[in-house]
Amino acid sequence: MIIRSLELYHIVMELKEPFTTSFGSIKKRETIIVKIVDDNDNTGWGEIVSSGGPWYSYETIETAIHIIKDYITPMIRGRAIDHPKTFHSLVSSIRGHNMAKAGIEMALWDLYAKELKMPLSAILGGVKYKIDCGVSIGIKSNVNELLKAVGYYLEQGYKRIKIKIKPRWDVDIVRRVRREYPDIPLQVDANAAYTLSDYVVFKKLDEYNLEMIEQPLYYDDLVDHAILQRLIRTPICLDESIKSIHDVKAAYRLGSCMVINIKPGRVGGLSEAVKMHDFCMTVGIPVWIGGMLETGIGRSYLVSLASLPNVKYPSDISASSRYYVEDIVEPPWTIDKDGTMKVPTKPGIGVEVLEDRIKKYIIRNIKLIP
Ligand code: OSB
Ligand code: MG
Repeated sequence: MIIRSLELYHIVMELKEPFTTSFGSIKKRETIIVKIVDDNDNTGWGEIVSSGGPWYSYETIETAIHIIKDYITPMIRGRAIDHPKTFHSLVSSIRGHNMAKAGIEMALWDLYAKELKMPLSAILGGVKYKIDCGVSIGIKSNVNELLKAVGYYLEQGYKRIKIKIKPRWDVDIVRRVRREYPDIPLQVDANAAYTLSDYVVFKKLDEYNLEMIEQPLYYDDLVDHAILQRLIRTPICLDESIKSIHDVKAAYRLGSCMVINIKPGRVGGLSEAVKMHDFCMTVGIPVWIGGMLETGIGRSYLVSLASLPNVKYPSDISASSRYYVEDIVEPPWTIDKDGTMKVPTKPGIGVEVLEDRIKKYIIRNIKLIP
């Protein structure tokens, strides 16, 4: 196929409530929706998960637009792209900027699957018709708010609770949650807020039977995590530190973690995500799929990936209603009482994109091709 039109929609969607991590708080999710129409008149959709500022990673809305406009577009314009992998060979000279690449690559996967009239999950090697859903709960202003949120999401059916932690919002709140809920699958995510000198915090957290501790240390580190993993029995799960299959191999060799959170945006797209998944399956590292508060478009890629066989833990994939008053796809993503979400069976991403609804949230429409 050849790309006939490529457009970016810079949108802003209000979250139902602010989402706070150790690196900051957001109330409005800014994101870029990618729309590609090919020469068969099929439409493919993608989502770029970078945020307004370089907080989770160095990428931002503006860097993504810059890289796509000034580098990716000239490399793919007029080129025959028969498989999303062709895209990677065309843009392989661009280092980093994984979220920008992933957004375009996702739209190409959607188109590829639609051309084959197959659901994306089947093309990626998915084996599940429903996936296990977890929920990620941000830092709250007090512990009662947190307990209320945990109770609410358990009632909705979520299979595991993830709590964001930061220094001084860690051991005490985990103790309180565990006292109320001794047996639930519970894990924490520090978003890189600690150093090895905080060792005693992790030693204490070790007492609460957590499923895992996500990204406790520096966002680009593998060595200190390997040291910490040898000192505690709770599995370490890496998020920020793992940006490619190369990082996965290094983490495996070093023993930096026992679990990996795969986010397609962070790693440059679905091709790399599947490579990482497959390597982890071979060496016995279980994975799960992480989220970036995606709209219904980005969420569809998370769901497809979560249907792969080595996704052994519930993923950070929650219902549309956990994030937004209304989603931009139909049907919106929902979870069943048993805490699972159905994997779509329609061709491509398997949900319909509501363009009229997107228009309500657009702040910029950037036409790059033709
Ligand atoms: O670290 O997993 C993270 C959201 C934004 C940035 C980083 C993270 C998160 C989440 C939310 O935890 C997961 C979700 O989309 O529900
Ligand atoms: Mg994380």
